Amino acid sequence: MPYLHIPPPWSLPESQTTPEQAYFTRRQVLKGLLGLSTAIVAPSLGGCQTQAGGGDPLPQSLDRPPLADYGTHPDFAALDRPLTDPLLAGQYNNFYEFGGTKSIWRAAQALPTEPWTIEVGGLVNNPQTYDLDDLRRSFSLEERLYRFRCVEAWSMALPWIGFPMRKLVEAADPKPEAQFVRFTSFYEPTITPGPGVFSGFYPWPYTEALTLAEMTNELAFFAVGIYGRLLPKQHGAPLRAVLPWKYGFKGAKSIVKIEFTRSQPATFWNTIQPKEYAFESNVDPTVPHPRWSQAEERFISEGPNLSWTIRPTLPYNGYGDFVAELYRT
Ligand SMILES: Nc1nc2c(c(=O)[nH]1)N[C@H]1C(S)=C(S)[C@@H](COP(=O)(O)O)O[C@H]1N2
Ligand SMILES: [Mo]
Repeated sequence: MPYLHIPPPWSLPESQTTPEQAYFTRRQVLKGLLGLSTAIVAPSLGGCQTQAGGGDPLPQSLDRPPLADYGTHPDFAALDRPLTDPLLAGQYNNFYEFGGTKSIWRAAQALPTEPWTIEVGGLVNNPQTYDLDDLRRSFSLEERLYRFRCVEAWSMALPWIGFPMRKLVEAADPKPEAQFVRFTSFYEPTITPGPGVFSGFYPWPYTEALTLAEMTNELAFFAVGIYGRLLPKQHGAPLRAVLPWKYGFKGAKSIVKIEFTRSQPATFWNTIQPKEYAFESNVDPTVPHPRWSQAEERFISEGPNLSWTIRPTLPYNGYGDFVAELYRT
């Protein structure tokens, strides 16, 4: 497969990697410096602050080491819409461990990503604990442009870099009884002071789950990068799930544990409010959220200011050819 280059040096020292990726043109960085981030985040920053050492903190938070030696998967090299500006994608996030607002990008910088280990276990023949180097050695990287749809009805188009979940399933070799997989996100109350830490209302840590059939579908992806670089913390560094036919909350960020199970695991949002956050949660224009319609989406693409265009929601977010078969009864 020509789009896969081996080995995948996705954490090479900067001196050895490719030049600036096309996504981070000087123009975009300047756009950030010249007002995008101050215009949008100024209220929560209490003014136009810069960090010691200079530079605007938002572009700095996105300035992760560039990845090299990956190709773009030919089936996912183009979309029916433009990519979202990285400075918008990197400042309009959901990451409840760091708070309930959309501008948690700054708080998320407290996430400690090194060292990091990911435990793969449960009903598998090859339980394994990967650190980031092990992951790099085990899985070749590829880029995929995917539509992204939040259950809140906003959407983006994002260029992820990572590897198909199926590869990790093959390495883990699930036992015949394994029917589901559960992902657990990093959680450490002193570092992730999200809502309800002390009330006990939220069932932390954040967990999400899939059927094994969903996980081995071609689309199911683990991302380690975005826009040509390692994942910024606000996007769920260093490893997050990307499931483009499902609502965004199914894609757990900052994964520390992957467990294969016999029965359907309890998950974070489904435990809090099962009527609003169904286990399956495939993007579907005909099934409204109890509090809003899902018939249309607010597509966020161009900056510098946060704005959107209204588009019809596509069944399975446009990925029916890949996944509809999974749900035929
Ligand atoms: N651990 C964790 N993962 C998470 C979330 C979260 O709050 N915590 N939010 C989810 C939701 S609702 C969405 S829409 C996406 C947002 O991903 P992004 O911020 O990279 O766009 O992450 C998902 N994964
Ligand atoms: Mo979401």
